Amino acid sequence: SPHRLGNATFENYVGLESGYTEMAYQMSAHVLTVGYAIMLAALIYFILTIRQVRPRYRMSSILSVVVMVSAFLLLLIQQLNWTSALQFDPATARYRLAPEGVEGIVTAGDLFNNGYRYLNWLIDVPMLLFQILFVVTLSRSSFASVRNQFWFSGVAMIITGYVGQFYEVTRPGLFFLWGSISTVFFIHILIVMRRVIKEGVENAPDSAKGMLGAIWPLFLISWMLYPGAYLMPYLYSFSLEPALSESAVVARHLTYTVADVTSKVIYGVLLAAAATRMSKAEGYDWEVQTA
Ligand code: RET
Repeated sequence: SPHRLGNATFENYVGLESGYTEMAYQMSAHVLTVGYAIMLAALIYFILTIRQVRPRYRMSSILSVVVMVSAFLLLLIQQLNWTSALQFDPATARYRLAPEGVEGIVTAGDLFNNGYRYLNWLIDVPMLLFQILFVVTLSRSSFASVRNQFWFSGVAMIITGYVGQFYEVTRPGLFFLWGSISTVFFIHILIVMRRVIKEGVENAPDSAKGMLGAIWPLFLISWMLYPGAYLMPYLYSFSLEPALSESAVVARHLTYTVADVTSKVIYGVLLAAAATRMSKAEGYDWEVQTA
């Protein structure tokens, strides 16, 4: 029966019904592992490069460090959740939620859920949005107003999406309703961010304009991957029934990891690179500031 797992996400329904092949299970585990390993590596990078920018820009690197620590922990937990929710079943050569058979549904432990991600975004999304405000110079917009808009819409986007993801299998109507409400806040964030980057490029020295300008397409594409991951069971079925397919599950893990690396790590590297060029244009040369 299709609703035995209640509000569980589609990864669990696949684990209960067809189970995962070795390839799909391991690719998911590996993609999740690469995700947290990159966060730890990037954490070291942001710490070691902080002196390349003037003190006034260092808050950007500090916020990258905060984001790396919280993302590292979350992605580690997410990976452990994946490997502990499923168990290998030699009878079928599949990783299953309930290897003893679906009758009583005796699962190995917690079901799998992406909810840790959403709650991690509650920290990371406001931090990533504030981060750029410490690098750009705003001329027309006010810092406090932009900060409040980012904070409000960031949090509202995540909470509404968090509620919606519980309904992805059982109540598609509610899933799409909450997803649409979340998208309204997302569009607001995009509008404000576009303005921030435009003003930032206008006020930046020539040597930093290209680097800052590149942040807009990176931001747009990487942030759009998250709603793509949310919709994955429906992008695969292309209908109002979620696709209970392991390919869609692997695609969701992969999308999340690519999104995490681009929206957090590459974004932070670009901001730090822009700040390095701005520092240089302002007469700060970190190579001669040793001692
Ligand atoms: C949700 C729900 C469906 C609709 C939309 C969403 C947008 C999520 C975004 C998340 C960004 C997260 C980041 C995390 C970095 O740590 C909530 C999936 C629009 C844009 C950047």
